[in-house]
Amino acid sequence: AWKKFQAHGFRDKDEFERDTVRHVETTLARSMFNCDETAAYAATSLAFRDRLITQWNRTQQRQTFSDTKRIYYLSLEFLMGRALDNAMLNVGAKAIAKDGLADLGFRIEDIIAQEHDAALGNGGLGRLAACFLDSMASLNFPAWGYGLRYRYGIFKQEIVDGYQVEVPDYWLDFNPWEFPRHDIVVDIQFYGNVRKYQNDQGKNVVTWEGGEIVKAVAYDVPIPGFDTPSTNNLRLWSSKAASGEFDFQKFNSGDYESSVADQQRAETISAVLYPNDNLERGKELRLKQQYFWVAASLYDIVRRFKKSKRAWSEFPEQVAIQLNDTHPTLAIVELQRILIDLEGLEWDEAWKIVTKTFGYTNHTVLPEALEKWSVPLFQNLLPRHLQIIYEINLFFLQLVEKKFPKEREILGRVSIIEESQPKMVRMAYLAIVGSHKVNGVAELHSDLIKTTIFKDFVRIFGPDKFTNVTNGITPRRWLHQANPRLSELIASKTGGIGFLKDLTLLNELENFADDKEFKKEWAEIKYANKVRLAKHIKTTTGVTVNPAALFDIQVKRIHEYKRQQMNIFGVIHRYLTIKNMSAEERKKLAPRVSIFGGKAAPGYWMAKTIIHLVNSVGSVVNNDKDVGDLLKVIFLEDYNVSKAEMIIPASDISEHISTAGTEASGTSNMKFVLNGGLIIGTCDGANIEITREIGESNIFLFGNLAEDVEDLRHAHNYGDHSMDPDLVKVFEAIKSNMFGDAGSFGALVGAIEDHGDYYLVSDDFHSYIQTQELVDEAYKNQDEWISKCIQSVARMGFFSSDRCINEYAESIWNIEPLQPESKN
Ligand code: 26W
Repeated sequence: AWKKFQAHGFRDKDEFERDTVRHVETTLARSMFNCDETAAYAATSLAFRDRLITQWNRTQQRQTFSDTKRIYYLSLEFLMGRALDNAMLNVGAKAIAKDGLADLGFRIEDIIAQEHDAALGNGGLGRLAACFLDSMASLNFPAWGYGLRYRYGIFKQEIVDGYQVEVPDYWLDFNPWEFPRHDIVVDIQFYGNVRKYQNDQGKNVVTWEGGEIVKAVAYDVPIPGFDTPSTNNLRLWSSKAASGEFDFQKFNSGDYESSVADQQRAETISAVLYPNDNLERGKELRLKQQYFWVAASLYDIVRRFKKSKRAWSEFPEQVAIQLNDTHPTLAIVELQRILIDLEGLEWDEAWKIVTKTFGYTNHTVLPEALEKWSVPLFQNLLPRHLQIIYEINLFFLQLVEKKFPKEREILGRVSIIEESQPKMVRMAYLAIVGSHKVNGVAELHSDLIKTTIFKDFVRIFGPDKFTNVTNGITPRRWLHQANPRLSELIASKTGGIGFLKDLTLLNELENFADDKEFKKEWAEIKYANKVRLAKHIKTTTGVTVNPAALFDIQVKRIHEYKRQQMNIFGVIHRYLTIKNMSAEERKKLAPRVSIFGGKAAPGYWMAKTIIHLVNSVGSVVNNDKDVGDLLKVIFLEDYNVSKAEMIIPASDISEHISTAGTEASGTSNMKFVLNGGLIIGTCDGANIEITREIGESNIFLFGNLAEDVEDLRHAHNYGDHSMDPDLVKVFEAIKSNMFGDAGSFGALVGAIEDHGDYYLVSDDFHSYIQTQELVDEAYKNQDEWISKCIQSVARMGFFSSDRCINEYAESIWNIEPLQPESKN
């Protein structure tokens, strides 16, 4: 039933072997006799890369000649993970490579595992951008990604004595997936002064002079589509000193050290990804990164447009730019500057073009994550841009005043400039004013931004400017690549691999939710995935876990709003319960393995404390012989994309338990369900739509609703906070030093007991524990459990990022796919 397809890979394994051996011998200058796994990885990648390049060039040519509208996706983060496996699958020659590598004496899994993750992102936002690139290429959209080529991706996490330690992620030693374009270099200006004068024709001119110049060098990464020759481009910018190797003036005057220092300072701009997720710190270097990347990308986009010799008014018919959160908001200001200062357009004419071009996606309502930059910082670094922002704000406030003449207070509320000390530029407001569409990433989230943080703007611009595009994930990586056996089983019942291009075809599986033979195979695959994870746990932590136990997984960035603390408190509660159980009662309990993973921002002390508590509980519970297999607690080090591909398929139940109204969407919830795991979650983000699709009986929902959160918080602050009695017992256990020095966990407990319990852990604890008991009960009936899993997978079609990209294309970008002429 497995329909083999071969879009543009290798004719046969001989061809693959010939190419690979050639790369070992010539490109790598090694002999096959000392070809180790690293070299085999390199050569295999180069062999596939050759195939990609051909298609990539053709795709780019096709896009140039057809002269249709392009979409530019601006994201400060692209969490790509590994490229080789993806290239093999998308090109359609993984089976050939597997056989070929076996001939050469290698196992394909080992070769794939050689690759270092491209980890240019923090979490959900960065991975979403990567899924979107995959979908845009697979759907044949003429799309470009623009980002930064960080020398260091997100740090590697090591756990030492139960604490997180950050290790730099230098990933560029050998990267066959990027192509330096030393001929594509853009000068980027910082600092300096603005001069206004009348030129010879009596026209007012504004120039931005002086300051310093840094060079942006383009690095291109091919993005292959699945089962199509379309191969798009991700362009990443790297910073370089403007004067080349040395500042010769300084060099000649003997100031060698400072000339080297200048060069290093320039290269610092693209050196490192900021590891904060959902926390804004206002660092100048980050603003520099943002402008550097945005200015280089816009220069590139504008240059491409100008080649077409069209009128400026046609710019929005040729170019759509999507802002992935507010990080690239300066692009709005930069385009306005290009049009009025450099191209001589009138303000109004330029502004019309700008607002028609941009769309803005919001990914968070957490106030501490909303970007604000201080006006003095702006004034110094980007003096002309600050002027333009003030002008944008002036025209905007005039419009508001005209619309609401009697409401004086609204002006201060919606002003792009916050009248604080110092004044601040509110980037989200600038993004709204400068875009024609603003979208949230799940229904609840899109409603929330309309009724809370952006409420005034809905009144000003009308409700049509605000829309929802529920997130999605690419089934290629998150099903076919991560879970090949399940993918194959599904293909055998849905008429081939078509479901990977049209995920609604999963519907066919409904017919097999009660099919005995099918369920048996399904269960076997889940078990095998759990065995694989159990092995990983053994080798990385030394703990033996029983693959027959219920695997309960929470992997995501560590954040108080995501409530890993509630999870671990629940685990402690379970431990205390087991300790008090009779032997008879214990026999009835489903053994459980509680698995955590995720990075804490290096400066986020509370998140680090949560990691420490998980590890401390683990070392007590896992060594308690009396408890044995009934409970194990695991913290998996260094959660990243490639680990997710192994962890997610091994889940029985996964946790998506954020305080209602705080998680914009979540996307791992979709990945877990798509891989045949059930979820326990709050009524938050995309959990709500997942429930709508798969049915209430297939999900374990609990906890307070978003609409009640404000009142509950209010009650806490006015002394009405009666702690949940089970949680009190958990805290007593912690305070008795059961898990080591209680002092280390004081802040965690105190945040709930004494400091208002902002994330409502105590309010939700009881229903969380009760719902976990329902999970225990449900898991005992394996037959029914598996039916639930199958039924859920069957109904997950909606959450493909293909659906999501098609929605953006239609409702925001107004762009059509560009079909390749023929498949070869
Ligand atoms: C300025 C610091 C900073 C850094 C990153 C602020 C905010 C962010 C991101 C917007 C945080 C993020 O990744 N948000 C996540 O976006 C996902 C994709 O839409 C959603 O699924 C998650 O719910 C949301 O937390």
